[in-house]
Amino acid sequence: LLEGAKTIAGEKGTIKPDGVSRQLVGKIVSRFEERGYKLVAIKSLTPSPALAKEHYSDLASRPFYAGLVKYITSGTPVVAMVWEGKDVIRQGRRIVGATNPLESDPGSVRGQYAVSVGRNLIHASDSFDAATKEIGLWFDSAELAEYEPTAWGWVM
Ligand code: RTP
Repeated sequence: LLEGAKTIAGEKGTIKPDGVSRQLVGKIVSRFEERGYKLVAIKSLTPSPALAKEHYSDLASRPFYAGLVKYITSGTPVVAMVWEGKDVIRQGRRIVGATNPLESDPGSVRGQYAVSVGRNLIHASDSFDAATKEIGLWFDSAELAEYEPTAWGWVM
């Protein structure tokens, strides 16, 4: 999946508990599908505290870290996904929008549906290295599908 040009990398996205609770999973998944990206893996789970802490380990010193870990492990599931295609990491961040919904483009997921930074619906890995780390953290390699989408030409 992650071999080859970095522009054809995998993107790890996670719909957070607020996205599941607000029944926005389909709408969020559609943003990526309709853009042309390939769904490589998807699963619903409640992450363990260990997984959540490792996922957000770079934020460990921030004041909101404990609350963030508590929230995403609260019991309402998250939906973890891997998407693949040209520029998927940078485009994924644009689809998701700026972290603070006050600054999110109105056409983005956060800009359309979120108002609070602590309930901003979705996480998207922000670099090739982060995506590689996160895909390894959240998925076994056997969970990553290999197939050719019917309409795949324009995202290669
Ligand atoms: P994410 O990792 O969720 O995609 O978000 P991000 O890169 O856009 O933002 P980051 O700085 O990595 O922060 C991770 C998540 O922490 C929550 N947060 N809360 N001031 C606050 O209360 C605050 N700041 C950040 C957000 O949910 C953010 O997405």
